[in-house]
Amino acid sequence: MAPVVGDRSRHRPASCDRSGLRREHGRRRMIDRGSVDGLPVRERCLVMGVVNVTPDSFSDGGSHFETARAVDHGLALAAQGADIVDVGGESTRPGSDRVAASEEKRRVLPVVRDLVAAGVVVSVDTMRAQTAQAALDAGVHAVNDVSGGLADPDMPRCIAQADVPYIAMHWRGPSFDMQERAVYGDVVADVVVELGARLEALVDAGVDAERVVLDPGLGFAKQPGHNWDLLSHLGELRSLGRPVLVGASRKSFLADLRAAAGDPAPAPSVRDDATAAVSALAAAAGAFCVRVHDVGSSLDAVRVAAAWSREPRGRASMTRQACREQRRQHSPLPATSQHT
Ligand code: PMM
Repeated sequence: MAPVVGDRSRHRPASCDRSGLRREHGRRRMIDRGSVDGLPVRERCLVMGVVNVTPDSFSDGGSHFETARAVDHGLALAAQGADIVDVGGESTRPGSDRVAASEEKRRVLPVVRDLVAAGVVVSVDTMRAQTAQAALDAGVHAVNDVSGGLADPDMPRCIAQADVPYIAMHWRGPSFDMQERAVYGDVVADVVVELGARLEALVDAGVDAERVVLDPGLGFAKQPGHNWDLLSHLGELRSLGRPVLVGASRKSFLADLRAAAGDPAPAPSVRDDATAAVSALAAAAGAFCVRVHDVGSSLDAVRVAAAWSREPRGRASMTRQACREQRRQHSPLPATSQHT
């Protein structure tokens, strides 16, 4: 089992610029991405691998719909280094209809049971309190709710009682017509306000704020430009004081980049390079976790981001005085001529 955070002391929002990177002495410096009691602790952004136990997911075309294949896929993601494996039984692709709670549970429960038994850290991706509760009874470690508690009024109480990590995503309504709600004044400000209101409502219902991860909900009631604005202003989401999860993986706004360049738009399964690029940039901007289909490429990406910004590092850790002294010692000029 991966180590988890035991310290429940309050997080302070990082003093970030709008992009999410901290500035010190005019230079961009390392990041406070936060931590969540009950989730793995790493010196980098976490990577959550996706298992969709659905026949119609946009990202994998239903290839993990059978229980055994879904379990194998979850184990493979864990073996590739996923810190968390997220198991969902309801497609949220734009235009999709809800599935019945009984069917959702039928899909996810055997899968989460087997993954938990194998020692994998598992979250359940559901908007329903009854599915979340059944998955928690089966041993899952966290609940990922794309509605942030809006779809089911029982969800906040369920999370408060279970006292588990909870990912609250920005959501404006069910998938079948959500794109009609992609209307914003300033998308970053509006999402911060709406997510802040969700956080407040969750805390009012008894949820421990230290257990909450916030997610801007890329692609959910968002046009491509909204997604890019949110990604390039992750620091503003961090201003709510909670860690941030980014779910860009294989989404169509990534494919739009190629189409805009005049190339054929890639199918979802060929969007992992672009996804990994987002993972690196999101990690460098302070994301706590990226939710992805291809774990290997995003794990490499967040490791690159961690190495890139790690401190202290050779010269970067030297004081200005020490730098001057070192230059003086290695200068070929005699000491007296240095200022002339
Ligand atoms: N996106 C999907 C499903 N669940 N959960 C979170 N927290 N954030 C997301 O962006 C998100 C999600 C979309 O479908 P997929 O499972 O095929 O990626």
